Amino acid sequence: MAVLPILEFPDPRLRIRAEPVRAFDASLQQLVTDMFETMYGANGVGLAATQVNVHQRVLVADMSDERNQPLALINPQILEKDGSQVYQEGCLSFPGLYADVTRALRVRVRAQDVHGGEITVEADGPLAVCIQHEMDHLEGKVFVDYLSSLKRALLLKRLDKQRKQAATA
Ligand code: GNR
Ligand code: NI
Repeated sequence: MAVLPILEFPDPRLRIRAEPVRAFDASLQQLVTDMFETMYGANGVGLAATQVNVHQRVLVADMSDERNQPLALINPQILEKDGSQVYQEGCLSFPGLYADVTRALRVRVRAQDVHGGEITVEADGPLAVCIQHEMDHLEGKVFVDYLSSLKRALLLKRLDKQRKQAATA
């Protein structure tokens, strides 16, 4: 078990596109265990392998208040999506930064579990947001990519300022 370091923007490794998982072996199980530990340790609701510098198509999530509904998706693919919702998103790779993003309201996702078994997940609301956010990470995409360039510049400037203040505090 290990808490892994989380890459932070603007680390270029956040832009790497993840490769499909082929081996459902002990090292995959270890990765998933470590990702849950890292996500829970950081009080996150989701985590993509990309964020811990592993460029394989693996994501974990837990939207429950009790932190007892772990969901691990390997090689996830969106089969269907519909509707739209605006949700204020954050990201462990952008500590302290939040912005409204518009995404599908509902998604139907086909994925594999840690043992390679096929699973289908239907999600709406916040879980659907989280799954889409994590699947973006696997493509090298991050939530600020959805903002207008003006809004993105403003928020990233604020992030920079927070970091400088934290460094001199
Ligand atoms: O912990 C997280 N919270 C969150 C809040 C709103 C929308 C998406 C998220 S995901 C984020 C964890 C993270 O960065 N996952 O990639
Ligand atoms: Ni994120």
